[in-house]
Amino acid sequence: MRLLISSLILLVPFAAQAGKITDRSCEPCLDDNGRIIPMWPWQTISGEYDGEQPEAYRFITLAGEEYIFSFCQEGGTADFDTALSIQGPNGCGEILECNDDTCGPLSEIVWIAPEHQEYYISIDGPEGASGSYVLAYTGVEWYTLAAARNWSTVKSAY
Ligand SMILES: [Ca+2]
Repeated sequence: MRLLISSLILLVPFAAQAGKITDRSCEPCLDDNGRIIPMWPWQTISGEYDGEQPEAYRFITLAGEEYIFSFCQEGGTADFDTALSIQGPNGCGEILECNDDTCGPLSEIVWIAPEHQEYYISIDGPEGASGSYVLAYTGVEWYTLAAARNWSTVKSAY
């Protein structure tokens, strides 16, 4: 028992240092703010980060296609120190990509989707950060996961 307690005392500082982005696990899961549909051209979505749970949006991908989420270009911006991460394939899934500071303290992710799947883009910040944001995003459009799993259906749409 004494050994267990000692181990916990040693682990706690490491967990605290890891920060919100890397130590997120299945508890708590993401706040789901609904689905966005990346497409060419760029679009934006505005919101508020309250400094609590990450603000997350679902998006459907095509395997092998590029998706960009940015606070650095095409109208994307924020008035706090942001972080971005892609998590999936559900709101409690593993973190697949993350970015902290691409342009000053603001973030951008350029990511190739590994699968036809629904993922989450989540907006976060360091301890004490909160504020408003405009997330810019672009990528190859697809609407339904069921259709995206069928490549011939996807090709026929273009
Ligand atoms: Ca940052």
